[in-house]
Amino acid sequence: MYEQVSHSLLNKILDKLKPEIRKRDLRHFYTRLGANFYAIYSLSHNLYGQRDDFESQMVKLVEVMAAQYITRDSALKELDRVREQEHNWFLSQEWVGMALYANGFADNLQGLKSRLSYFQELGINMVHVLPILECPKEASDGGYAVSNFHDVDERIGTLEEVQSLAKALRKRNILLTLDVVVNHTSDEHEWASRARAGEQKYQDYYYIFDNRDIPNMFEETMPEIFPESAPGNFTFDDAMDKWVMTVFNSYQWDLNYSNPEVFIEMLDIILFWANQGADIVRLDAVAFLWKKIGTTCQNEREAHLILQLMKDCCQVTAPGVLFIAEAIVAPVEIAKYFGEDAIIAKECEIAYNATFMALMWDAVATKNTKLLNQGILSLPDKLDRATWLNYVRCHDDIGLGFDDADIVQAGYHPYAHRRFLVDYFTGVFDDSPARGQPFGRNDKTGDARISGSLASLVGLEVALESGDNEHVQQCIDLILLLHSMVLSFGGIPLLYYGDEIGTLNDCSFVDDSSKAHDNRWMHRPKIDWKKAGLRKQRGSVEQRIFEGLQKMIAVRKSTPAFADYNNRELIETGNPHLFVFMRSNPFLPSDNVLVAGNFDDSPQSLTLSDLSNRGHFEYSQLQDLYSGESPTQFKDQLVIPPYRFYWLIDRGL
Ligand code: OTU
Repeated sequence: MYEQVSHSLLNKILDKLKPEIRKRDLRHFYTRLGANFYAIYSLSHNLYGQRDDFESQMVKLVEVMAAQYITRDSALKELDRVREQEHNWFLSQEWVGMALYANGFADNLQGLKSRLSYFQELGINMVHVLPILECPKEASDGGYAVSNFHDVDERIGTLEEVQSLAKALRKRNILLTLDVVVNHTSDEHEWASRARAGEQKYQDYYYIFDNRDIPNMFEETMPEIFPESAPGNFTFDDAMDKWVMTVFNSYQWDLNYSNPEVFIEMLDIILFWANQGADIVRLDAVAFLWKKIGTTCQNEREAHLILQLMKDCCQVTAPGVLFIAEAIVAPVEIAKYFGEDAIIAKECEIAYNATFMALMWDAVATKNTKLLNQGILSLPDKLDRATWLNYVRCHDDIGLGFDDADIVQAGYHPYAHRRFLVDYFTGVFDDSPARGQPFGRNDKTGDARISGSLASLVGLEVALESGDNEHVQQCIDLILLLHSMVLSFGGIPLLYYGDEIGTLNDCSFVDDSSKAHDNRWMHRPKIDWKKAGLRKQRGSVEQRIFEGLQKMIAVRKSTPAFADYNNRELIETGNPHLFVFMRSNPFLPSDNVLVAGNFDDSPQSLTLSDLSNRGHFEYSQLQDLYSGESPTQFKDQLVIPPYRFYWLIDRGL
């Protein structure tokens, strides 16, 4: 849109750009800059317009965007242009991701690059490499305490190896996702060191206070993320003799985005990693980007403005790069990270569907889908040109972040039900076969989250120990059921490394002083490639899980109804053990898939003619896409075996 004030500022800025920028042919850059400039101006002015140096900050902002555009590789610029044309490219059902630690999946980036065929064997074409940037040897929070945003941790590899990996992945049409930890830095980052040395410029990069007056006001409403290992949200720094805001670990200093210099530094870093070949950038802890006394300092409106500004700027320099919002927050808040009051996504194209993840774990513990159905009903529709990242497990804990109102609607008491879930998954409850551990237990609130590998949480560890083959098969079925929901729900499915071969908890972290206080390491495995080799051995646990997944992924990729165009209809079945929804092909109305999952340990029936909101499904010749066979039926009653699922089409159509 053309708007006078912003456009006249743009003209001034273009005249003030460094000569080495002005002399270049930046046709695409200027076109995009012109298109986005009113939004960039409005957002920047909303955030920083009251400052005397607003105009000079805007010049610096455009220079960062231009400089990164100039250094952006021509192959990446070509990819940008293709993706501008096919702007819904990432909504396709062809994408299936895997998150992994490079030095967990392999030994390092080189090792990871040597195993790319493993991804193709399984059908993975998006790899999220968990943080690889320089971080302290001990206090690193699994790489999320970054001490140098422009270089790779020497234990993982080198910048050249990232570039080489990105090229190798691109050649195989595998997307690369990298983390940018936008909310905080390590206290060993140069900015923190210079702040400690008394440089005001860098003290202004953080939230630093002479005394506890303001921190105490913040603490009244801020929750604690790591109450056991890092209670409170502030840390006293002896060197400065001041308090620093540290929402996460005490060695992670929160960045102050009310300072435009912080924004410009971080935009430069995001574009730097886009230029290393990241197709997708995972923005960590985005909910926390704006702090306000009297609030939880999460999901503030300004946090969304910052993300919109990051997106609008990134679109000018690298329009083919997507953002993932990592915001593990209440369901109603999560959808806002696609873009508050937007029509199409204008913040992050992708958001973690933490609600769906937690609701599935509820169904595992209760063997019913009352809360799962209720929670999905309350999940807001996503925007166009946006999609969920659907997952069962990741490198973090499981937070029970579903809505209290939904818990009550499902017939439970919120506090008691969450208590039950933590007791169930930590094996405390009755005969629960789960072997998780409580994480972040907060004695003040009674809150706790859950650590543990997928296989150990569903009970496979206990089943294998007892040698109960029937229970082993049931756990394998349950593992595949969970993956089947993620692979068909609508959005990009994100598997977690090791889950494809039923990897169990690894409690060796307790022997490592840098990890012993953080039991999330029990589900951050070092892959045993001998065990992975068992995926080729008929009848092994690894083979049954791996091949089941392999088949599901292949079927998903050939099922256009599984693309993500808000083409999902939840179906009330009246059976509290079933999770059923209809997926419809947005380009071929008669092409529907009925997805049905049974979370109970006994067979369940579904009377097809009873489907309350009737989906658009005739039930003449049903075929399960996954098995290729007709499902078990008695007249129009569908029978779903325990912990099994169907992806049903009507062959008769
Ligand atoms: C994110 O964590 C990362 O995924 C974690 O691995 C990091 O420890 C953390 O940020 C700090 O960088 O909600 O949005 O419950 O699961 O803090 C931030 C602990 C997050 C993490 C949670 C999560």
